[in-house]
Amino acid sequence: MVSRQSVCLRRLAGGERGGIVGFSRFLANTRVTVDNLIEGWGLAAGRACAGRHVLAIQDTSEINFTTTPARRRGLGEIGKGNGRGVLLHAMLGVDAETGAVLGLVAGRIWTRAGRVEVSHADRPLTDKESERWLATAQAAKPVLGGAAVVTEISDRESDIYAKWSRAPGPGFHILTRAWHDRPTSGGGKLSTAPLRAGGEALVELRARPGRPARTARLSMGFSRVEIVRPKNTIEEGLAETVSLSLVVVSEIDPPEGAEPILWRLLTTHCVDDAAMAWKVVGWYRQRWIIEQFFRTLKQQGLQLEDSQVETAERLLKLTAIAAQAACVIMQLVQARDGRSEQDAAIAFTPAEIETLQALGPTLEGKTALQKNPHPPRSLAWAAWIIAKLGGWDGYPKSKPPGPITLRHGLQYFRSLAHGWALRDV
Ligand SMILES: [Mn+2]
Repeated sequence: MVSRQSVCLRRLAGGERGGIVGFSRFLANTRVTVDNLIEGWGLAAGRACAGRHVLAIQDTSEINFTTTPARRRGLGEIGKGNGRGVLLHAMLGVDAETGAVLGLVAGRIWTRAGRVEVSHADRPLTDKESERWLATAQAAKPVLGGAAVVTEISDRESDIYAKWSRAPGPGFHILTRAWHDRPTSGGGKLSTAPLRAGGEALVELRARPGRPARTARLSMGFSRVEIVRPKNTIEEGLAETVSLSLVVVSEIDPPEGAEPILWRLLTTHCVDDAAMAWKVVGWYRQRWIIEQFFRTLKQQGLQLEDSQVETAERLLKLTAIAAQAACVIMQLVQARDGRSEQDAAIAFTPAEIETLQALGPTLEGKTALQKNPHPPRSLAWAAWIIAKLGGWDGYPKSKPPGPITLRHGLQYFRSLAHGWALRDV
């Protein structure tokens, strides 16, 4: 999928009928399960994460497949019941220092069987979809056993008391944006907790639907809080209180009509000074990487939502494979900036690397500015070559190549690599 930039079975199989049948059989094989495909994600990620401080960022995305009443493909409802598709919950490992994508760590892929009739508060966590936040954090622990430190990062939906009580462990931290204005020991609430002033900073906010990019002036405060177990919980064995650091970021003078930034971040990290509090804010902002990952999967790279695969079970497996492919495309996009120091071997076969090596000099210009600046056989070196093949002019001052340029480059490279391999025949 990475090299063909497609999840369409016909294109994946190179248009040869044998290949299409082969890949269909793979998806149909009952010994190939979604669970073991997801387990496979962690194998590479575990190695890449060893010895580092890993941000383990988790989030859920809905993948909408076109259906008609006559052709539901066995898919359940998504969104507010106005579409059909699968849900992908993924945890991405990211290097806390460099922001480099290290791999997919854990997750879950499912389609809904029907509507749930029992009200939310009367069901234990194990019966709720929200259980995925805690279960994925727990699944990450053995995978990331070799990491120096892990910080799990998730958005407001994941502010679940059971997770605060059960997920943290030695070297395994939690950083989640608060949804609830939780009561704290001593009778206060998160919103009224006295804060130590942490200063101000100008921060670039990325564009998102309904919000253009802007520079925001943010003021920050932090403190230590003890959140209290909810009175109405039916979960057993939860700690009465959990001691956490609170970092509050609010916007000064937001532009007219814009919703001012207000983030209440809770973390198990010890926050003793403003420098550490800003670090926590920086880690939380890396959450956008998983949103970028979902965009790559759905639109920019693989166009998963266009897949014609017919049954839900096979679409779940296809999603698991496509997620891994989207992760590699992101690694290439990052490598083009020389941001990661990863080896080309994580994305290319030895024969492909040989082809890259042969192609490289033909794409370089005469001046130093037009030479590949990256160490040979690094992923950054490979991404530079692929981007040039995709039409990028290669000047350091030019706009860096995006996922679509890299996708074109990969398509072209793939056919060249095929020809290069044939020369030996
Ligand atoms: Mn989310």
